[in-house]
Amino acid sequence: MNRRLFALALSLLYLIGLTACQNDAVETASTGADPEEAAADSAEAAAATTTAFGGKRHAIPGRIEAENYDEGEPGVAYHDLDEKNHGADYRGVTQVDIEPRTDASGNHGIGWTKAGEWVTYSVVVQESGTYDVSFPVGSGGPGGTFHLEFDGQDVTGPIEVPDTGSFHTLKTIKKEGVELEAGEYLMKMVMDADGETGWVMDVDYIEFEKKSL
Ligand SMILES: [Ca+2]
Ligand SMILES: [Ca+2]
Repeated sequence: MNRRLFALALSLLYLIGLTACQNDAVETASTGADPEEAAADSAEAAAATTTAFGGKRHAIPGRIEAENYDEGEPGVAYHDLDEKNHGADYRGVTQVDIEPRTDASGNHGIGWTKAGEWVTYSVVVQESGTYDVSFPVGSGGPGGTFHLEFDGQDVTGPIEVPDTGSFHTLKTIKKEGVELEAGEYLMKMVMDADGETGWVMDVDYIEFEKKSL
């Protein structure tokens, strides 16, 4: 009898111990989920920022190569309507359609641009003032419209892309009288409307020249 009671007590102790272990296991599992959640949160936070191309802000006045847009996730550093990079393998994995072209500065530009697409550039305006902004563009027929934003503010209004005769022929168009305050900004080149070609433009670079008053 005593022996049976002892065995029963042992079984009970074993069961209690087992349940405790299982609770521990459940607790460990739920504790283990927290760092994962935290990692996902911090990845989300990291993805929400862009980094200057090559770690260096583009200086204004100066020339900004279109293909040297910020590094970062799609939807943050740029927005492209299709995942494929239709052009060169200049930036590794990117959805932006970078194209090699011998007539372009830096031997590359951005092509296959569609309304709704945009690219960002970390810039520093070194001197407040009035600027003329030049864009060598190509369009085989009447092109579309685009604009530039600084920290979300439209600074140029819509710029129309003319027919340059061919997508292989760059002509420089100029937006005059753009007012900029000194400081660091996230500049965004935004494609507003497709032209008759079905595209906005091909673009080589964006150059800011300070007007002497
Ligand atoms: Ca693309
Ligand atoms: Ca270029």
